[in-house]
Amino acid sequence: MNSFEMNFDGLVGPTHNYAGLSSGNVASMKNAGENSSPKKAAKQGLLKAKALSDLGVPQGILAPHLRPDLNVLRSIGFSGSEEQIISKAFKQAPEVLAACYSSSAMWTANAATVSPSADTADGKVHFTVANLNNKFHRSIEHELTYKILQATFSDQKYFSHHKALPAVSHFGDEGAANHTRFCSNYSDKGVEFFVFGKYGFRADKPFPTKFPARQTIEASQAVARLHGLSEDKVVYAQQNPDVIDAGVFHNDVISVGNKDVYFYHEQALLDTENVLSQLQEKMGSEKLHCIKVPSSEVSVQDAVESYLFNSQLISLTESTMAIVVPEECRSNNNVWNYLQKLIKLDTPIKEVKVFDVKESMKNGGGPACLRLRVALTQEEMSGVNPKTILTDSLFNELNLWVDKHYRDTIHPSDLADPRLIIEARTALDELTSILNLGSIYDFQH
Ligand code: SUG
Repeated sequence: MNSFEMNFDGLVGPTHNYAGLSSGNVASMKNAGENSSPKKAAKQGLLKAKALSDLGVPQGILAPHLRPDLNVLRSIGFSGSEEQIISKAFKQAPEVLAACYSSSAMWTANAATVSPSADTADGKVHFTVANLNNKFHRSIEHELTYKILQATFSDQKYFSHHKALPAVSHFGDEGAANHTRFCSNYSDKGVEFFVFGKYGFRADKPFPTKFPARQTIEASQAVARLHGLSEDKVVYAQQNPDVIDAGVFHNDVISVGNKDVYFYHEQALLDTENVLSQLQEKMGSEKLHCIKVPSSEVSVQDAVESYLFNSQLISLTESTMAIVVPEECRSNNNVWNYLQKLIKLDTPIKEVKVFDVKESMKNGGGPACLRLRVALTQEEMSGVNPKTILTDSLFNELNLWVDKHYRDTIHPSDLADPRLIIEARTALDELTSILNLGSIYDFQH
């Protein structure tokens, strides 16, 4: 069976703003209160997706959420007309209103964990939508994300969708940002690698003390069970609590994998040697190329500032890959020097491709955060909603749609403006026709 990897990028929503909502995420805290540009953000994301699709990585698009989330505001006691709800929330609880306005669903690496059909007991592609319960503004994403995933991966013959895990910190789940799959070919049964930040039920185990660990081992194990993965093809590893405390809030900020390559910072994990030998053992006769980036060349701080590891490793040919990095890697000397050296080493990574995704980076979301990877067979691809697949014509249509509906700038004070939700609703209503999603938004019922 011929399988390949697709990337589904989150389309940045019309209310993208900087509200400093994610403690432990250095960029989000640092840029709180700045002006954002939803229009630029959406276009930067689309350009990256289009460039990857032109490089031969098929690309899909996942729709944004409507914000602010009025249902959440109503559930916490704001009442009256839409305008009154927004105005009261802005006066009485501006931080809560900002959280309800976040476009954070754009980081689709946190939308779900995905297991391809080659790995699962029933031979379907499994999705477990992430509960994201560590941050309030992200915990309100999973219900609509579930509907969007169902409307995108719509054929039940091929796809199985699981609801979010219990919404408590014991089962904190951040989706594919803490999950990688190794294989030599996408059609092979892969080794699924789950990285967690803490044990939800074991206070005697190590955990970070300054910033939160968002993912628990119990959540990762639950996902593996739901997806019907074989134990001999799963490895769990704990993230080094010290790097979480240094701003590595997801594992994809400190390591990334593709096919038979694992590119990681030497301080990323606890008990690294043991983890790597488990991975190699479960890979069987296929060799895993482990590329360790030493702290002496790239510090954890360099990694957090540049997002070197929030890169996408994409297969260019059977045996070569490119590393897709954000512009910030070019402005960090240590990182840029390292990358120049990397492509000359004896590893499959042979090219560096640089993208400007600054609007997302300022909230702590690099190229890899913006995409959800889904390995599919040709047959399964026929079950994906065809309107969500990025073609030249969809790219042009979405750019025109952004030009028509998105603001150039949003300042935190603009969140009081009742016209913003009207603009967002109009845009998303039109988008559901463009992407043929059906009535996924509440306002469409
Ligand atoms: O969850 N930032 C996101 C960034 C997610 C990045 N995703 C991955 N690493 N896969 C987060 O911390 C900031 C929003 C704000 O501050 O306005 C935010 O939610």
